[in-house]
Amino acid sequence: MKIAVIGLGYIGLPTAIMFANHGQHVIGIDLKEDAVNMLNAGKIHIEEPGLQTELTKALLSGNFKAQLNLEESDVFIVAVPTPNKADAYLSCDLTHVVDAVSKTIPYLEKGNVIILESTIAPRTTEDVVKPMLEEAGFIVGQDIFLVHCPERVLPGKIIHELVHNNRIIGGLTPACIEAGKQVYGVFVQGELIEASAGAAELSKLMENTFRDVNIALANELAKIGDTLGINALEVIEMANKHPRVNLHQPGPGVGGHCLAVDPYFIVAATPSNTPLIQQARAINNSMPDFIVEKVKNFMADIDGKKVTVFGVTYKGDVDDIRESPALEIVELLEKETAFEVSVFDPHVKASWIDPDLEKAVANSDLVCVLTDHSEFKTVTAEQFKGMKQQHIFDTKHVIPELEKVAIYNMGNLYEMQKSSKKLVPIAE
Ligand code: SAJ
Repeated sequence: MKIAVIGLGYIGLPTAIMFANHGQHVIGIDLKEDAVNMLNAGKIHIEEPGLQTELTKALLSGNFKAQLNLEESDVFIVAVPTPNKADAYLSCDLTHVVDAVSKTIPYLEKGNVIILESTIAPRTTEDVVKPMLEEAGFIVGQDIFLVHCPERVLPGKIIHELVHNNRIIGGLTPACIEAGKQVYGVFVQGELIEASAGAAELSKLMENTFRDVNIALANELAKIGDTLGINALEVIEMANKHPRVNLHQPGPGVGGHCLAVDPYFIVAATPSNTPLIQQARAINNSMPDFIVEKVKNFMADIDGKKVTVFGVTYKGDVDDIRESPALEIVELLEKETAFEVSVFDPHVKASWIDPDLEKAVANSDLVCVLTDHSEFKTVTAEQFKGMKQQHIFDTKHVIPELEKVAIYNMGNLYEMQKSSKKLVPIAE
């Protein structure tokens, strides 16, 4: 099979390489010349464990090549970004998807398969993409097979999950589903779940919405615990011992290109039916402000001048800062306070990030941990000796106990309120 993968990002690149390493002839298409050159020179342009080794293997086998322009193929896989539009409900911006599908049209031949992997608003496959192919003179399900197969892999574990996760094959007709199954059957060991394109689209969106709503509940619990003086993290640990309860973890907010984006695609499709989803988004979006408020009050109490942020990526052990609440917090601290702000993140290289932990915390009054990188789990008291005052606000609950360092987290937030706010017994 000859497979063209359009979009060599976090999903397209691992997918392309995976097909190549399972004996398929793959061309990877990307608009970015730098990325294409880097890949052909043997270097990955994103951070993902195991991906570099897989690329080296794919290039050595001669099965993978990156290029700027499309050419004839048997299968076209669209894995381009679908951000939010800047409209009232932040609907799904299909510009890149429509552009990618348009580019396949001159190369399409009867029998070809088009697979949409990008996350898309419900009904896009049927209402937007199918008409494009029909206009070009093809009968979908007969001449061309159109399928939506949403990716469901977790950044940081992509290589393993691509192979082992179940895969939804959402076809417009039974023949489309069959064609999709043949493609993914090449390497997927999980179940190939047959679905309509619409159900596939909505399932993908609801999976991330489920997580977003649950994280909002955990964040709400952290605020409840803060006000009532009850440790929310203890509550979560305990409640989760119930066989049917799985409370998620509170934190500085929800980031990334999935959870903070996808729920809006459902909201925009049917605003009046989605009050819960909208409220969950609002709660998660409120977290950066909430954290900054806590930091401000605490710094006022301890007469602090310098804050050091640990971790700016949207989650641990990745280099991805898209939609990162940590970034928003850094910006708020810089804009709204007079504190000196330093940033340490071992996964991100930038002029405003200090690559050295000790230097970043030197003379600091508070370290604010916003990402759960593995490196933070093994820090030692020694590394914080250069701080002016040894306080850590660990919003991700990853820092181990450290001698002489006061640690606050999303469970004991109320302990940070030394003078600014005292708990008042309910009865009063
Ligand atoms: N987070 C919390 N509390 C939690 C769990 C996560 O605050 O209990 C935060 C993280 O810190 C991060 C955000 O949520 O800011 C999202 O992280 P994540 O690890 O939950 O998800 P993503 O965005 O990396 O990947 C998700 C996955 N979806 C689900 O687990 C339902 C992945 O399987 C999808 O493929 C991916 O979205 C996607 O591309 O849609």
